[in-house]
Amino acid sequence: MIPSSELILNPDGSIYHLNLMPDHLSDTIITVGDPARVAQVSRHFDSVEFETTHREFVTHVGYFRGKRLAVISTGMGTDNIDIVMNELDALVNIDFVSRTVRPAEERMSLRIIRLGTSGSLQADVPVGSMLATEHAVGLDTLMQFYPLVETGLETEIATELQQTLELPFAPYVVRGSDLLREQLGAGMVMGNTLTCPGFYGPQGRILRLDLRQPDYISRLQNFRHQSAEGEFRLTNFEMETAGYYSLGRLLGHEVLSLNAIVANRATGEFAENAGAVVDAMIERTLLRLVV
Ligand code: R1P
Ligand code: URA
Repeated sequence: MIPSSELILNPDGSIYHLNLMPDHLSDTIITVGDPARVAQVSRHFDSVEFETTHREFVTHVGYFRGKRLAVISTGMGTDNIDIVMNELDALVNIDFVSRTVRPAEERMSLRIIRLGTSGSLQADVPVGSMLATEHAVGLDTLMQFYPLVETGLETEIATELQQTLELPFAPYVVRGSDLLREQLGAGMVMGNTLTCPGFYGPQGRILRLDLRQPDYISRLQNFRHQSAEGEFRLTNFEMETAGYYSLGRLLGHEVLSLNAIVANRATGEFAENAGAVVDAMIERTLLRLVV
């Protein structure tokens, strides 16, 4: 039995941060960072049957062309993704009455699709493009606390990147769901996303503070790993994807991160209409979910 200090339920029986009950969820969940983006997604729904808000976690549950979908905002950073992934998993795979984990044969695998904004690292991934993440690379510390198992290739990339960046710890590298990427990311740029524990220094942005490594961005842009699977390079920066991909692997959920490229760090551009790029990605994803 999981104690009430670990599996925390609100007085109405909903889970602590997300404020959701098990029957609120659908098997397919769209997640976004910005709470305002939830309505940008749900305005396309035929109907919204449930809404709740708690802190940065806004949820709308409804139907798009007859398909039940939940859209949830996460706020920024992998610390929030730790909360979102653990609580979504608890909603489907833990019995809240007996406070026990459901037997393996009753456990559910969710489909979780992140629709986020991102900055490109490479000149040939322009502002306005949509990128589907193949590998996520975490520069944050979330996986210092979980027993993530990486493949040989993932470990090689992590080790080389640690050397390239002269980091005191190894980044973690996780390949996401090939199935979801092929289904929902067709025609998009396929990329490898660097998940950073910050928007400024960790993404090499200089306003008033210098970086420890003045050539940090060019080290990332020029990083290459050759393997039988081809050449690996880093394509874009954001702040959540590696948390999703690693916790998705650990908990048994299918996860995909789709990124609207709103900044390009090689050319110095920012999208003139970032909202339109995000809208196009939302519409394309919703339509692909119902074919
Ligand atoms: C930074 O501006 C935020 O934008 C990106 C980053 O991952 C970070 O959360 O994603 P969202 O637009 O989904 O929030
Ligand atoms: N989100 C990020 O984290 N970085 C960018 O450059 C743009 C959006």
